[in-house]
Amino acid sequence: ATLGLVTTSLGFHAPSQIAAAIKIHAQQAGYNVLIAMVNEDLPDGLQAAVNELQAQRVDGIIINLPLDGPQAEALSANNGDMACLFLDVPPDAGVFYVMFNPDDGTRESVDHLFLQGHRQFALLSGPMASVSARLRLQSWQRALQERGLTAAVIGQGDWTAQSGYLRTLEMRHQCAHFTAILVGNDQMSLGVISALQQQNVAVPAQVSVIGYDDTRDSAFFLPALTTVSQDFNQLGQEAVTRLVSMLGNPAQPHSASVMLPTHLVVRHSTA
Ligand code: IPT
Repeated sequence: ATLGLVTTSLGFHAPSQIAAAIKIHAQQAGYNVLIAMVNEDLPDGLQAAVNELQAQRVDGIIINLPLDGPQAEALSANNGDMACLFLDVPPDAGVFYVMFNPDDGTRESVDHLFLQGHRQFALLSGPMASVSARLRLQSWQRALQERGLTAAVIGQGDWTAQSGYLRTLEMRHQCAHFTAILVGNDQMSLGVISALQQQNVAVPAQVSVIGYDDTRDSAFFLPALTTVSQDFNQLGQEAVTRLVSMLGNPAQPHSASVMLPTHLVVRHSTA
């Protein structure tokens, strides 16, 4: 039996770790996995990828692509004969999903820095085309607001280390006095730390940095990165288990959706 995975670029660390976890857990459940990587610049790229997998007779499809509620709902409706499970949609989407809770880790990050005495925050989000980037940004902003604060400066990257580097230089130019920066993922955090160090800004003595993902390399950044851990292995396992049980029981789909917790891992990039 075969499952399909439609994924965003495997050039990014998180989606590649998620794909690896799906592959391993599917294998254990007796399923092969066919992977289609979507070119997000093509308007019909997603449906084309689904068609490609269907032509190869997959039994169900996992979709790790940032989709808004209506986009995900349309995809499910247009492919009604195929079980679809989404990994990157808003929590109120009317589809079957397994996703990380966008609120708990972001909130813990703000609390951690606030308790360390930080009041001047920079926010560096992922691309606004990504639902999870928007949810993380909103969640940081809500947590700051509840403490009577607003961000001193906000930037937007594209998940890459290079964008983290460049946006940090720009944000420091716009507002040199922030003492902490919340970053939408670890790859951008790598660029953030590199830009700060190049400007002789000590991390964490002058600026604290918190990432998001806790990908495998993050404990070895210099300094070791404080970050929000998303358990990609657990995501892969839950996705496979729930999709497989849905294949055997197509009558009760959406009730099986779940949000997985995230949590802050404190290392040495915050003080
Ligand atoms: C999300 C990662 O947190 C981010 O770093 C980036 O890789 C993005 O994926 C790519 O789409 S994780 C996703 C399951 C929300």
